[in-house]
Amino acid sequence: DGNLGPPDISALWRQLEALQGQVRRLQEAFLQYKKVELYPNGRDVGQKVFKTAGFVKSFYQAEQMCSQSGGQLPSPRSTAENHALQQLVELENSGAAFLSMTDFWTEGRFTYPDGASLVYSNWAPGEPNDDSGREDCVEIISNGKWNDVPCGAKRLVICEF
Ligand code: 293
Ligand code: CA
Ligand code: CA
Repeated sequence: DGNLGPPDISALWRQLEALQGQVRRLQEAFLQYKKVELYPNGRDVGQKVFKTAGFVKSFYQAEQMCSQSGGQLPSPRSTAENHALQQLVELENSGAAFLSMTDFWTEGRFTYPDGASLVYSNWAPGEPNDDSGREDCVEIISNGKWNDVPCGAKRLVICEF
């Protein structure tokens, strides 16, 4: 077995240096692809990436599209995340995009898809108002504010990855 016998320290050093070079080249290539991927329809915030599909769908269709791609509808949990989504809404001139949250289970109590209560919100004044008693989904409009809307409405698709 070639691994037995006295350790060849200088061979280990050469291997370490080769590995360091490989890791550095991978990091550079990853940063390049990140820039390519985020241009122009993506935003990264901390560990999250938001990317818009550039077209509108109903809530159910949008939810399905995101999950089919291994993502989910956006759940902004901070002003930084909300601002990144606002930028994508502004970019597309489509007026508004769907968020993940609904009040399906208890009217007026909005939750994430797993049923947990909101840790952050940015409702427009007077919202959520359950207008006509049929608004259980949430849109983010170009000023970053949230409004509850009918889930059958068509809004810009943005996914969170
Ligand atoms: C009502 C009153 C409006 C409000 C609207 C939205 C609909 O028409 O002021 O903007 O509801 O909440 O989702
Ligand atoms: Ca509602
Ligand atoms: Ca509303």
